[in-house]
Amino acid sequence: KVLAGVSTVALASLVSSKLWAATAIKPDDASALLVIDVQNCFLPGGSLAVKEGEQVVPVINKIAKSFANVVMTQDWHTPGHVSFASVHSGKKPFETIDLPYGKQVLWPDHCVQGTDGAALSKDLSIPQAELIIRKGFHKDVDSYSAFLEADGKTTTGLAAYLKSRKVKRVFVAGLATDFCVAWTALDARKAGFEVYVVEDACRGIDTQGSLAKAWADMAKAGVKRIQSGDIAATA
Ligand code: VGL
Ligand code: ZN
Repeated sequence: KVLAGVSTVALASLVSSKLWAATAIKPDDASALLVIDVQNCFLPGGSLAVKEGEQVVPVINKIAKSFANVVMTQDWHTPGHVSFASVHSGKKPFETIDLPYGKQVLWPDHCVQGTDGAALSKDLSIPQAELIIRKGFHKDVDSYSAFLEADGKTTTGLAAYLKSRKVKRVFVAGLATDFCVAWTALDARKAGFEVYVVEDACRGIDTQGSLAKAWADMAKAGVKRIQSGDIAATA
């Protein structure tokens, strides 16, 4: 009985180690990590601070070591941007309005071009990052997605860039899960990429059910939800 117990444990650990080995994902040259909006405004003390936002930084630094290709994004708004509640009289942050391109959540002023709040976190350590995409710089259109502005048609050029570099798979991490990360992941699917969102390398804003909706939309679109530990430690 004891022997049987021991061998069951041994077998279980053998099976789980094999399973782990089989499911660990190894980023290759056709993979890119997209680091979304890890900027001071979204970190503690920032004007649109995401709860626990700072906790994504060490996780992102760690997984980035497994990627030859890393692209970062920067939310990069004009002063008086249409997404700011402050430019709509009588409106407060987190309320919504209807704009020509659809429903827009209104935010505190954030990530204004050239300000310290718009700077990438100084704690990011990803020297190989090859491209920084700035987005949301058209005053009358927001851009959560790294691929497409909120009008649904103006591109940032990122899909063409990745395709010309022969990237087929993107891994998305950063802030915020339910806005810029999710919209980026959904547009990456639409552009034909295989898409992974690294859940513990992201944090959400979660306003009016946005976090649950984002995960549901991503699941429906075929976005794979993974954890940083699922990524093999070397490139
Ligand atoms: C974001 C709200 C407004 C984001 C950017 O990075 O998720 N959210 N602008
Ligand atoms: Zn923004």
